[in-house]
Amino acid sequence: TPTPPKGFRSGFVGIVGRPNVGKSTLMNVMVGQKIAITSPIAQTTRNRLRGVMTLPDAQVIFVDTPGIHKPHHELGKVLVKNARIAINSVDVTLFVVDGTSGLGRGDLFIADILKRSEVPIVLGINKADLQPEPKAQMIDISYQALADENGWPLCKFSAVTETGLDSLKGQLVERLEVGPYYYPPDLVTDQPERFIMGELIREQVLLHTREEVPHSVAVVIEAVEETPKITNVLATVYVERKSQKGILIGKKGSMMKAINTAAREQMQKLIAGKVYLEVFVKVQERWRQSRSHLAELGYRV
Ligand code: GDP
Ligand code: K
Ligand code: MG
Repeated sequence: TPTPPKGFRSGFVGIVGRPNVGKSTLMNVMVGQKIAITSPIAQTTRNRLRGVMTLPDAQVIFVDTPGIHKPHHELGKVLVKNARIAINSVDVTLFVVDGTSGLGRGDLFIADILKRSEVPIVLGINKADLQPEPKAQMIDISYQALADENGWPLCKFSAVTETGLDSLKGQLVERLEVGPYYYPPDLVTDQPERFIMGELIREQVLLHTREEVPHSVAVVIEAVEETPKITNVLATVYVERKSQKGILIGKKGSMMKAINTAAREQMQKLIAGKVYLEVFVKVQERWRQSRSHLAELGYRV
């Protein structure tokens, strides 16, 4: 990595908040590439994922986290534990809230955890583009009160329309110390391409299925073979029950075909080349309850 210019700042920014406030969407837009999957479903993000944003005068490493909520099973506990670790192992915490509604109990639960941390905090209101008039002002006031009470700076932005992001960047960089390039300037994530490929399949499962199927899915990329013309990807999707396997495959394979086509398109964008994707569906009972199986599937337990 190059020697940074004089006064260059760098460090780690943890993104925390309730599920669905737009943490992953924000990280993607900050680093300029889709490295984290997003969906309207809570618990879309399961791993701590780093996204690197390199500016002329700073390098910010974002740590995306699963939304903080009350855990119901072993996977849930692992997710919340990882979010807590993220809060305490960063230089700045960006606490993201949803601007379409005012401060709620879920936010206060997280605010209580953050108050006890030593790390500087920036409060960010996302989804500015969706704020309902004339309620917007009341909503902002509820967050302003939380910010004032704790001495946190407040920013408002939209990860989708990309408004207000420069000011957010400024607020974050200002709180970082002078430091080195932690990653090469052209790198956007520490995750291997394989991991993102698996996530892109899981994203399509989330978007195509409903109710109990989404949370019961884990994806493993078994093989990636690059040839001059095409990249062949072999994947296994694990579900917990036979019935879920049936749903995922669909009538005459129609559901799997739709998931495959959409995931393949996303992968082609990721690697900027042609992809052939083959996906198998397997039943692995109660994988979310088993710590050893969670570890096998790549979760940090
Ligand atoms: P996370 O659970 O906090 O990581 O949230 P996601 O990034 O997965 O986003 C949840 C949903 O909110 C997705 O459907 C996003 O497209 C949507 N979303 C995120 N940010 C914005 C935003 O600024 N404006 C709008 N309109 N939608 C957003
Ligand atoms: K989500
Ligand atoms: Mg997320």
